[in-house]
Amino acid sequence: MKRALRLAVTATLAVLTACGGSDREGAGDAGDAGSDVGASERGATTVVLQDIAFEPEQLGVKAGETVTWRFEDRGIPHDVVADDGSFKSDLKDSGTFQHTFDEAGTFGYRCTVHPGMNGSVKVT
Ligand SMILES: [Cu+2]
Repeated sequence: MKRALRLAVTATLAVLTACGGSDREGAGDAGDAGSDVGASERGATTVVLQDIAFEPEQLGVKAGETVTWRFEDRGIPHDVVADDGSFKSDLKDSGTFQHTFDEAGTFGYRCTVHPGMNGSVKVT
């Protein structure tokens, strides 16, 4: 009888240990989800230049935020030129360009190489 009881206790401990392990995995998943949210928040201020277009064409940011344009059209150089001349990138097909928007308003910009390749940043 004593031996059977000891086996039961051992089995119970094994189950508890397994539960503890799965709890830790759960916490790890939650941490990963948190960093995913952070990545998408950072991505919200990025415009990708690809397929001769700005993606997204219209971007909303808060005053003081920096927008990053990522040049992903390899072999097809673009530039980012503000309609009001407040910012202007070099012509390039890789790398990034950044501009910080300090004042509220809607700022249109374009690629001078490709007619119809336009975008805008709405700063609130
Ligand atoms: Cu272009």
